[in-house]
Amino acid sequence: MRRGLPTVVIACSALTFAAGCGSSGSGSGSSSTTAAPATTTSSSTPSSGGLKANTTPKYASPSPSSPIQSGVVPIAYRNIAIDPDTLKVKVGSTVKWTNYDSVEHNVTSEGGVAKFASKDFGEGGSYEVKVTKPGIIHYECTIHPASMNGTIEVVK
Ligand SMILES: [Cu+2]
Repeated sequence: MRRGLPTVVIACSALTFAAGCGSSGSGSGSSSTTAAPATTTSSSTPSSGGLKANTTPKYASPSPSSPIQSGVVPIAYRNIAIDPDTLKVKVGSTVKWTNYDSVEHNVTSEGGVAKFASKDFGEGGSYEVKVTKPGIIHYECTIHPASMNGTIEVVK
């Protein structure tokens, strides 16, 4: 009788990793992502005068030579980053963000000629905005603003 027990225990602990074996699961979907390699943003004493810690969005500008895109212009959310994080698009274009990460992101404007805010969306989710006014749009993922902020320059 007893002999079977250890085997079961082992199988169980192996399963726990993936499926939470018998641990009265019914979890409320709070997926604790253990993987995240925690890019240790060691704020190592910025002794250079007045520089703030690296936690605020930077909003890079599109380079003057970057092409002006139109139609549906894709942006990838991947590895807690935005690719590309700067864009030049023509008025009337649709910018489409797609999330390729296993964590949720959002698209939230932070000033400029357009105002929008998506819900948090998970892997495979996407969000679209049609830009109708020329000018600069800054946006970020409010969950990861330090590494996920971008700029769209809308041109006529
Ligand atoms: Cu995010």
